[in-house]
Amino acid sequence: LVLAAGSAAAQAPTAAPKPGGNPIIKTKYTADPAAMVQNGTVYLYTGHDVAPAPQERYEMHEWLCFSSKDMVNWTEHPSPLKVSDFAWAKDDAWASQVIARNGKFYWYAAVEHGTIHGKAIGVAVADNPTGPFKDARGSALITNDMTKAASISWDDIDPTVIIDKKGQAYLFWGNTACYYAKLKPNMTELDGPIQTVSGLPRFTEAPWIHEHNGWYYLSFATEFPEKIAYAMSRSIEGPWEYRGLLNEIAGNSNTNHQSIIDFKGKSYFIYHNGGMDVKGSSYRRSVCIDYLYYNKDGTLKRVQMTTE
Ligand code: FUB
Repeated sequence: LVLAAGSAAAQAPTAAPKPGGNPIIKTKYTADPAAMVQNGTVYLYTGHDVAPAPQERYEMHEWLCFSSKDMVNWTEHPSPLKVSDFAWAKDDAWASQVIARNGKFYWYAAVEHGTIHGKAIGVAVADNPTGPFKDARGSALITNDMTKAASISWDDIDPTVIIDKKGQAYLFWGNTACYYAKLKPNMTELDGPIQTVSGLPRFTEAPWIHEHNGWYYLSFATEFPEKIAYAMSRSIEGPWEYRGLLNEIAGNSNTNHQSIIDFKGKSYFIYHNGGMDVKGSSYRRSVCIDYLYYNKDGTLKRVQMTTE
């Protein structure tokens, strides 16, 4: 791995980029990866664990952004979004995802709400993948009083977003229950009711939705400590068929959180573990990347997690 902090990455793209050594970011703790491919560049958005060792609770105030043209050399950009950019939010820059639409970039992010008890999901918008991003609504998109199905206050976390071939956008999210709802074309308002996804056994959190060769994949963290499992469907609205595990518990972290992309002819499984240096843990996590392989029938092979 070469991390070119603060400078432009000037690496020639290769036909089949290999992941760099894991963890891919060694200068700070990163968690909850969400990657977006845009014009030959991968933008990797992560949470930023800053809990000092031996603190055993999350401390996360901002999100980070890295970019690469080859999955090996990563350029760090200034933090494009912080909890403080959402005036209604209190703290906890938890998992997020960015998606492009009509020349703008929409960032869905989970935080602790300042006045409504529990976690909430906000959306920020920018003209550029590296920001700066601004709150697109001035209020949360999803709050705990909208999803009363779960008896916990942290079920409105871990947003993942997709736009289908007809231009319909969907937001999925959840902890304990997995929810989804349509988004209006403006990407900042729900378009219809919040629904609950069924067919995801032992769903814990961290849904990630992606499409590959006509199949939709809904991967998610299962059990605790977490492994990543997945389900497949021909339709974003289901029914989803559970297809098993993708990986095992990723070293020294109770949580896992994955992002799956295709880039320059290869597929990648991006996740976090607690494996960096002696202080790495569930609260000081690090993003890693390994190849992902599809079987001919569209199912996924188990990921071989690498440590370097
Ligand atoms: O980073 C805080 C939380 O830990 C995320 O929202 C979950 O997915 C887990 O990774």
